[in-house]
Amino acid sequence: MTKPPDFDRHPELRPGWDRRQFIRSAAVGATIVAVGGALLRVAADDLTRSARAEDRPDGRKRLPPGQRVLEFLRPMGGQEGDGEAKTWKLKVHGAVAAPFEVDYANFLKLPQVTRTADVHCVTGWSMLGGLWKGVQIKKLAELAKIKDTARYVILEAAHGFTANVPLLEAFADNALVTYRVNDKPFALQHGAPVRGLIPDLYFWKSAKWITGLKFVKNDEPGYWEERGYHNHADPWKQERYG
Ligand SMILES: Nc1nc2c(c(=O)[nH]1)N[C@H]1C(S)=C(S)[C@@H](COP(=O)(O)O)O[C@H]1N2
Ligand SMILES: [Mo]
Repeated sequence: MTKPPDFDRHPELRPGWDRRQFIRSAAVGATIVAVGGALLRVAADDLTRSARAEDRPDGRKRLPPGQRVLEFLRPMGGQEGDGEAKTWKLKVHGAVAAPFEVDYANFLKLPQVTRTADVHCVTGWSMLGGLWKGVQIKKLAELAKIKDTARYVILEAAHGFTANVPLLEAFADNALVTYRVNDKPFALQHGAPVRGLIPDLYFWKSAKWITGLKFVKNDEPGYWEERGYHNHADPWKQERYG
């Protein structure tokens, strides 16, 4: 390994050196990807390999086919909301007997849970083992007195973005309306102040900048579903495109 320069005398050499070390470490096991001009370190391949060897309690593989592990959520874009908790509201409506709207302060007074969840992006990365905090979608449905006729929930978000989810996946124990991951609030690009989380479907169903949950009897394909992505989006069946 090359000897580092004398950084006390030449501090301006530090960034270039760090960058070279970073690229070198990538060459010996980790992978790097360029995203919007920045270099992101992709978890060492052995993280992906060990995840491939694991099974979930429900018998499925920990890592769905065609995925590799990233250590952080990669920002995937989308039309941002204003990110403000002060003005944020969630509307729970549709096929329910007691529709309601709740602001951020009152949302925090609803029963909170913290759940582990893996997320899987259709572009091929997964982030495993995040600790997500929020309110379960099944709890919000119960509070709104969901009707027997409801079969799907439409996650509604800023600027008209929607995602349709069957109640089977939406009522999973770790399907949430969430405002913290690993004890941190979401950055604006990740959906601040509050986003949806549907862990067992591809991550595009997890609407960022969420504004509402609409329970419906008949399915309503959402933003990405209308643009060629699969209507259901099960990562273990590789339901990527429609
Ligand atoms: N409101 C909204 N939510 C969205 C999207 C979007 O465009 N708008 N994109 C989805 C897609 S395609 C993905 S992969 C995830 C990415 O979340 P991240 O940027 O936090 O990684 O958000 C999903 N939620
Ligand atoms: Mo995506």
